[in-house]
Amino acid sequence: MKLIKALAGAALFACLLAPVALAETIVKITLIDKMGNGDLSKPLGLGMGMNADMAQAKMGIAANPKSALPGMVRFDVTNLASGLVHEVQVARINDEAQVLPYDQSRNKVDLEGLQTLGAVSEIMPNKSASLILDLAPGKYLLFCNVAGHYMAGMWTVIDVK
Ligand SMILES: [Cu+2]
Repeated sequence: MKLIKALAGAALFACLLAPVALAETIVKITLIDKMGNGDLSKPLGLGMGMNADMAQAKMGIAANPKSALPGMVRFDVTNLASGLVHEVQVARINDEAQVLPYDQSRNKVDLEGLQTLGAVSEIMPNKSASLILDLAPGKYLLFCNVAGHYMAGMWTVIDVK
């Protein structure tokens, strides 16, 4: 009898989990820049973990919602920039205080030092693209790695929990 109860409990537990596992969380990502002809040739120091005043950022990534359930997460990315091509890289991070490895000569995040999971590359202005990833609980950084953009503030963090 105890065994049957245990099995029934396990089955019920599986039923409760299944819809969550199958559900696809949709996160809307918008890419914004008001950079105009601003100078991106030198790192602007607005990267993650740099204690920068992000209100100064002229480029950014907005995520809505900023959290998702573990499992399939669909990122619907729209580039709202007036003239610039952007991309979105997704990387697993330990915490938001982390300063990313940076290649100063290329003015880009050094991807070799990161656990990247996927990307939406080269989205033209006013275009959209999607990326679906199977995400485990944790923190994920979304950022644009076009030269200069990450340091101009083009990143955000989402929580999967
Ligand atoms: Cu960009």
